[in-house]
Amino acid sequence: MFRDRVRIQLKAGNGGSGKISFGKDNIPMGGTGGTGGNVYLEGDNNMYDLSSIIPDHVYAADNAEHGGVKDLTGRNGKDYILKVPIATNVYDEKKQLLATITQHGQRELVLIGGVGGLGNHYYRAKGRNAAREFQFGKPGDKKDVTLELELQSDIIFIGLPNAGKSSVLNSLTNADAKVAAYEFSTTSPYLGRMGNVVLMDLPGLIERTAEGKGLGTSFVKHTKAAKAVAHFVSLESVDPLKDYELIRRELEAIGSDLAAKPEIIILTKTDLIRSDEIPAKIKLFKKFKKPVAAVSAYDLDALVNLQKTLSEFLDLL
Ligand SMILES: Nc1nc2c(ncn2[C@@H]2O[C@H](COP(=O)(O)OP(=O)(O)OP(=O)(O)O)[C@@H](O)[C@H]2O)c(=O)[nH]1
Ligand SMILES: [Mg+2]
Repeated sequence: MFRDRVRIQLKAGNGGSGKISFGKDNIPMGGTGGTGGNVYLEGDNNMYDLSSIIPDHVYAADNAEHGGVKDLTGRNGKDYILKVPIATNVYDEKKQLLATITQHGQRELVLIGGVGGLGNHYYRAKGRNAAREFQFGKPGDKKDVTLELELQSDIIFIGLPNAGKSSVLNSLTNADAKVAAYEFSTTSPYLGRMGNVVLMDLPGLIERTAEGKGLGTSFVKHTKAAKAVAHFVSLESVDPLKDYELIRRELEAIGSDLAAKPEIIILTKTDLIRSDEIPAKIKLFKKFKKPVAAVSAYDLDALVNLQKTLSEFLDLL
């Protein structure tokens, strides 16, 4: 299940306590406790959403060991590094932004482990009365945080249900999006990578999506970062032009900057019409003064061409 928001608890490790121990001639020799592990968040571009993060789970760094005999410092607790997808925002309970992860490998410290307590060796100069003095380790910080993801992509796929968006995504990328002969088989945004270009498949739009019909507009926040829109129109339709215009009107009505993004029109399912009819269909769309491509999910050459067309289209922006 796709997840773009999750609440979890983070816990840094406790510091180890100082030790009371005595060496030769009763000299205080107890060591200092180690430092508890820190908690970091780290960007990972192999993750596309937050579904692998368990809601309400406590993600904790290790506690440190206590001080040892012979003035040995306790071992530090191991840090905990929670991997999150790129463009994750981390908020505390008061909705304050703690960190934003925007890069692969970017590591942000969010909680600090507790410091270790001093052992009695530290107090040895204070004389006999201090021989049994020591400190407890400090507890590690704890925080309830909310992770929120803003999906990043270069091109977003839009169009009526069944236009063939997911089929093309799967053919062009490593994605394995659900394809089905019924409407709204895609229920949440789905990403795939084509070289260094990230494509985002979206649930189908219909008339009055802007008013909450169909699957509604909750996906819109994920489209902000995209550079362009690929608008899919099925040539199986009796009136592809009408389908196109319906979706354009809907984009305007949704009221984000979606309608203003540069657009490429992709006519799909060319295998379902006669090949000598394709040029005329493409021509119909020329009046919009936008790039137009035609493809079938079953035509390898056309898919390779589309891959090139999409990359070139992006390069021109
Ligand atoms: N003949 C033919 N069928 C196709 C082609 N592309 C997709 N289909 C079929 O059309 C149906 C819908 O395809 P999807 O890729 O799921 O369409 P979608 O636009 O992602 O649909 P939603 O997720 O519901 O918005 C499926 O039955 C596909 O097998 C194509 O190029 N040619
Ligand atoms: Mg789909």
